[in-house]
Amino acid sequence: MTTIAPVGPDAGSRRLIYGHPEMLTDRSSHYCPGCGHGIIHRLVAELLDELELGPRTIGVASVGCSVFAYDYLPVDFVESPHGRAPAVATGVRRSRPDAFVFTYQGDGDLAAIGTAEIIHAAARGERISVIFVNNGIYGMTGGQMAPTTLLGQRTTSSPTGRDAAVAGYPLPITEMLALVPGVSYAARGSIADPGLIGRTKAMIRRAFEVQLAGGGLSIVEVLSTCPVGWGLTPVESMEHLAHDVVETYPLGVLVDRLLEPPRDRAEG
Ligand SMILES: Cc1ncc(C[n+]2csc(CCOP(=O)(O)OP(=O)(O)O)c2C)c(N)n1
Repeated sequence: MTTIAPVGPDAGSRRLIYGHPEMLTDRSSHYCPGCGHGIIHRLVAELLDELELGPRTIGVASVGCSVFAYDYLPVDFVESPHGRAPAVATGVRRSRPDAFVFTYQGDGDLAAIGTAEIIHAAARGERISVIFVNNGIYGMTGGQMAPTTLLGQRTTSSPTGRDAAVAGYPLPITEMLALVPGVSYAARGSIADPGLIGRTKAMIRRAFEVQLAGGGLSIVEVLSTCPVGWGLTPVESMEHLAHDVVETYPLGVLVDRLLEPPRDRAEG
């Protein structure tokens, strides 16, 4: 991490509170005000620094607003739109066993057009880490309903609010994936406040460490904001995330199989 050391007579007693991660490019953001992708990019960049993974990392970008993740994270990247990131990451993993491989996907990408790819990568226990950004909407294409959209939520394709009788229920895809034995780690965090951002960083760290320890697929769902798609201000969006979205998507670690004792010993 590039740090700016405190200067002046009392420098020794002052604590560094800001450092720019080496693994985050120094450029202005294309994301809308109040969008969570920038915060989540930064968490990934800090962890690539802290775990010294940069030179061996290959990221796989998806479709959606975060398609440009490769502009912010200066590691090797493959662009794999329309939900195919877990399939492409499988090929990268198998051809480069020593690489550190992660995908960065939105909820429209992972839980709609890419449902098959993530489920079968999980079934195979692919040794990849998945950052799954759930903002409950298709951000890039104009705010249409996603599988993760909350009941009653208004979107451009559910203008009177999502109705379960017509459009089904929000998909708890991380809970579903946590049932699959090939998934070594599954957790859900949020960026609603600084404490939760710190907790989410710890989850992503664990997901990365699970891959480094030889585990199967690791996934962190990060609840995030889309003020433009939600029709809210950035502040209102954070409040909605903190108080409403978590009612449907509770936070926490769903499974950490590397910590669990093998089943036969646990039962014996
Ligand atoms: C007609 C059509 N269908 C599907 C797509 C693919 N597509 C591009 S962006 C997008 C939405 C992505 O939403 P999400 O993954 O939630 O990411 P966000 O933009 O919200 O970060 C989709 C489905 C497309 N571009 N056009």
